[in-house]
Amino acid sequence: MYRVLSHNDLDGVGCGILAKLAFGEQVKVRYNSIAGLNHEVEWFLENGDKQTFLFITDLSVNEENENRLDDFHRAGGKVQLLDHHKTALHFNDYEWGHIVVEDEEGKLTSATSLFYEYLVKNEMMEPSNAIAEFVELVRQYDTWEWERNDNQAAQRLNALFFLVSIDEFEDKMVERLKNSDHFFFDEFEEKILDMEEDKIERYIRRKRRELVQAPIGEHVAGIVYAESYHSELGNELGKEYPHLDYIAILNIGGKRMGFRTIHDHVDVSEIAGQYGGGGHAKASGCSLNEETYRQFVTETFHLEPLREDAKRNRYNLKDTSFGSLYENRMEETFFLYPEDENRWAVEHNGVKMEQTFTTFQEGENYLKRNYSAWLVRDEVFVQYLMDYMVKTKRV
Ligand SMILES: [Mn+2]
Repeated sequence: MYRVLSHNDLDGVGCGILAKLAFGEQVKVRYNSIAGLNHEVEWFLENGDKQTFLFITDLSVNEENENRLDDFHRAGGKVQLLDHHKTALHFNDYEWGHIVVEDEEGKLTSATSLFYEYLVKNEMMEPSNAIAEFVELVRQYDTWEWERNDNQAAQRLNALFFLVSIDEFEDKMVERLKNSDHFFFDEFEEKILDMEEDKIERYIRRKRRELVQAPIGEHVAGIVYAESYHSELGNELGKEYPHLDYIAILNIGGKRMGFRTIHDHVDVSEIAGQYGGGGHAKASGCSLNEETYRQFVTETFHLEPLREDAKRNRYNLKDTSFGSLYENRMEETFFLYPEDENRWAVEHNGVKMEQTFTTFQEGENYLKRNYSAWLVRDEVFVQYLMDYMVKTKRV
């Protein structure tokens, strides 16, 4: 017999699907939250059949279970832990641990891709095109590579995963991968996925108007409350507001929070780690406890949402030689303009600031991070220019 304890996200369930394809009736699969895994492992070690081969995929155990599993392995028990999270790298010290974050070609791995490789290499499974295609979609989704490759199928696979129950998803995929030459979505799935896409778009538009920004430690974070679509939301908000180091997404009901970043200079697994959580450089999470609640909820509750930049302007545009006008809630104005070829300057309420910037983006980031400024509408811009002319007696 085999037992698989895996994560309850797409990548974790991808491992369960592979296990069912490989072992059929011979495997029992359980999906866990990060917090639930240790409990399951304890149960298995205390009550489980000692002949069962235990796989732990896409998750890692705590120190106590790490030692117990090692004892189990030394006593002849069969256990294999496969993970791709940086925070689990120390499990490579064990014979039964296999942690790879990036393969030899520099490609980011996922638990599903590692498990597939493992099963094929150990001749527990026959490779096939359909399975390999499915595994690659899961990998691209989990590592967020789909976004750079614009791989819509990967994103839609994850959306489908959330639209149906885990059991239904498992059954459908096992059947499909067993019987098809290639991976595909059926007509009904395509239809509900289209509807889902529209719904996510509306959800994100609404959430964009609720985002607040706050300095947290050495970073400036965007903070938003949301129960669903964390990845899509974190990604869209991150791109919309590149001056924010990361987006913190709070799920109060679930007492959880997620961190997402689009930047390479921030590692959100480190940030989650400070609060007892973990994850990847670009996506991580932790529990909401007293400390995180105070910092992200209590201390930011009074803040007004970020104002969006004017989008339909013809004159007040970004990164132009004419300069761009910003304002904030204190009614301060900021005029960002190129002083010469590689220097951008700012007039703050009509007075030139000492600080200069090497690029437009650097200047805008500064204004948004320190003054919560937004690009004003054309009408405000035109009025500003007219006042300027009067003041300098040019008219
Ligand atoms: Mn994963």
